[in-house]
Amino acid sequence: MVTPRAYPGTAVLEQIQQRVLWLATRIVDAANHDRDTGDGVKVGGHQASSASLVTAMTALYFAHLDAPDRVSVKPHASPVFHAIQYLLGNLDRSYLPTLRAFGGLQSYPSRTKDPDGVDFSTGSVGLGAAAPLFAAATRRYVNAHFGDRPRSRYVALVGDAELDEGNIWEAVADPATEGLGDVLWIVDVNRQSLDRVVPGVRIAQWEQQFAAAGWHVVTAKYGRRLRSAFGRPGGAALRDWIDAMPNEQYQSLFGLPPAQVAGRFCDGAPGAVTRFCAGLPDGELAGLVTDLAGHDLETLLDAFAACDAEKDRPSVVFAYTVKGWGLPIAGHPRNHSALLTPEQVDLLRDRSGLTPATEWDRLDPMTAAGQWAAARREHLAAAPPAAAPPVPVPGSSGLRPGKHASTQESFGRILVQLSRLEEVAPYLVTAAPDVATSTNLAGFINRMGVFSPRARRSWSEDPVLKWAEGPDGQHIELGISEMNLFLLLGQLGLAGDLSGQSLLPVGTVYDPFVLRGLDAFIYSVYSGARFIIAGTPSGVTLAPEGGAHQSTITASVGLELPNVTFIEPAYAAALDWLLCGALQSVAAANAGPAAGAGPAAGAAPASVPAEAGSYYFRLTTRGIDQQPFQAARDRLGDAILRRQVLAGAYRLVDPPAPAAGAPEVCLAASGAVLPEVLAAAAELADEGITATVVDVTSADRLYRAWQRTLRQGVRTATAPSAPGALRAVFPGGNGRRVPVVTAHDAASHTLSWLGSALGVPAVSLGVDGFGQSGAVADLYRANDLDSGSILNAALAALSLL
Ligand SMILES: Cc1ncc(C[n+]2csc(CCOP(=O)(O)OP(=O)(O)O)c2C)c(N)n1
Ligand SMILES: [Mg+2]
Repeated sequence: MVTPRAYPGTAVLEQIQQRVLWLATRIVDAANHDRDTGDGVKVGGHQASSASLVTAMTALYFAHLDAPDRVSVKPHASPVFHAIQYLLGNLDRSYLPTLRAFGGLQSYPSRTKDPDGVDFSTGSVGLGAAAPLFAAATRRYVNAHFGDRPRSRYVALVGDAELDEGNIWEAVADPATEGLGDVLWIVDVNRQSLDRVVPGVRIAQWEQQFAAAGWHVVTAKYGRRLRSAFGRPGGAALRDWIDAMPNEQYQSLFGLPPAQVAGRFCDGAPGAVTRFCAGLPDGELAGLVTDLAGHDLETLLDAFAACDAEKDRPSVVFAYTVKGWGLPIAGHPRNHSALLTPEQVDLLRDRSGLTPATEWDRLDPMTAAGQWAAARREHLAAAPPAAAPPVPVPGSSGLRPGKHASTQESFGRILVQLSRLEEVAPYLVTAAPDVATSTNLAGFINRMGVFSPRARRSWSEDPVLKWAEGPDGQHIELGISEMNLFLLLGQLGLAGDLSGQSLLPVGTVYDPFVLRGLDAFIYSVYSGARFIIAGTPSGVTLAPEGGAHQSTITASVGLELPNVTFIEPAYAAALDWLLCGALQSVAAANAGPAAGAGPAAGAAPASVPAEAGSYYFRLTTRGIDQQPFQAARDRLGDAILRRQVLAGAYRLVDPPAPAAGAPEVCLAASGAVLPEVLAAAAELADEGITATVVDVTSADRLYRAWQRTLRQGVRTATAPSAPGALRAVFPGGNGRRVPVVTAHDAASHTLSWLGSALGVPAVSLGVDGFGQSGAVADLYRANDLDSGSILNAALAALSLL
């Protein structure tokens, strides 16, 4: 381990940071001035936001971090990260002029798209700060269950205005993130956001909020020159004046010519301060009053070391910095997206001791700085993640559904079944934001317990729910924060990568509140995490609960989210196959590429569609008769039915094709409304209309199959054919055009594309307004999801033929 002083003197680090500043600035400059994009759209990039973190990041990477440490870099400092990786030899020179180019360096650090080992993606401010907290919580879980891993410190470099984001405080306040001594947040206190100067009172308030949440708070405000000035006569008054001065006034000093600084600084100051300033040599005041600790390497390294000593609570350093430090745009109120002019870049190059011929060079290996960079490269080289075979999840949990079941209750029972399998159980970990029992996780929790770093005595004598808390527990209970749920699932889903132990994470949330955590959901899957989320209960089927708890657009969100497969089964046995299939896919992916030893390693069983990403199950508490599924099973046999269920659709009712010209319709539906659809099919049959009922188990997989064939056609300029999943299941063909009615307890739009896919008229029924309280029958009637309306929709569809 590197001790804080194990670097070859501040002068060497200062040389390195000047080169980091140069490269970060030039990377943005090249993106904007060296490349012709041909479209006139501004490229952008953030030279000022980058500059304010140059010192802190130089200190981290060139003196503080060890190989197992993980760092989250605030979005707008990505050029600094890439400059450092380049100097460490982890990024090829050819990438340097490619910021924001297609296939080049990403605008904001990306785990999945950048080439140089980003630990945490960032971009949506606030999320990148919180992610390392949940990564540390994940490591604590992994250590408790699988043995201690080499210590990692989890560092987040956070913009000060990021602290406006509510998710930050949700993460800080959650009991699941308490006591994480390996966490260090470094707040880049440049007192500027995108639009304005941040009022000073906010910073004081934030510090108190961290302290109240049990964090260790360090304020790194003054550089060494200022601190020594405070010790001189009049110094105490100087300090009080700087502390009392509004940030707006302080910030306005940066852009002034040195001769005007004293006048502005002393405007309103007490006599002692004016006298102190008058005693300084000309021009010295400007450098002195802007000497902030966030640009003082030694002060920062001392602060980091003090945080390391805190083993039982997270730390935060408020590092006072200058936005645009070292650049002509320093401190300017509108510098957020300001770019240096080519002339200013030339001056900076000169000042950095470089020429156009050497400007992209690494540090000269013959210099102390170059040698130190090489030593740090070696020190930070990470061992490749350990190979592990995927967890052998079976294709079915062995669930035996009763005659009547809801998907939510079956989901809970499937997890209990899986928790009995000793080769699967250790890897399962569930999480919920205070809705574990109301989403049917109680059975799993009773068997596996609730995770807590220390055993806690239980005072409950409830026979239904045993809430045993201790380090063996496999359910992580969160406060009511869906943001935290998705951030935690994201980090549990990356545990193979970040903690050397892959897991099978399963979360539950009331379906409408998926939207409450949506940005974190997107963040986690975009970061490459793999997990399972069950949104339950869903839709207006949650009838008496009313509109605030009923979800309508979540199915569309699930279908459209990249790297997420949306699944909405109606029957328990189908859910069992689909959930086990999803877990198999997560297990295979989470085992990672390093597991490529055997043929099975890193690949899902052939029966599972090859999918990158996570799974979203939309479930319901409505119990329905399971017999129709059993009938389909008897008719098709397990092998075919399972394949179709996994592919996204199967025929629940399969009447013989009618005589030529006789009316025929297809009723396609997902989830809780299938009983109404079956009733409508029976009524249609009574009227002499043949109705095939298709249960759409995954609109997402069907849609993707359709799109794949279409896009294939587009890219190869050939006529696309109907994809197998549609051809095999939906009636039609042989000259028969069979119109389709879709029914879904979700926005009608979610399934409406089936008409286009099948090339037939479609009438789509669903919930296109906000919900309200009532009985299921009331709400289905109000939304045209009752059997009579479905029948009428079939007649309407036939009339459109
Ligand atoms: C969720 C979200 N909202 C808005 C933005 C747009 N945005 C990018 S940076 C920024 C201001 C950030 O200020 P700060 O965190 O202080 O960063 P710095 O001063 O270092 O640039 C804003 C509003 C964003 N990236 N993410
Ligand atoms: Mg800021």
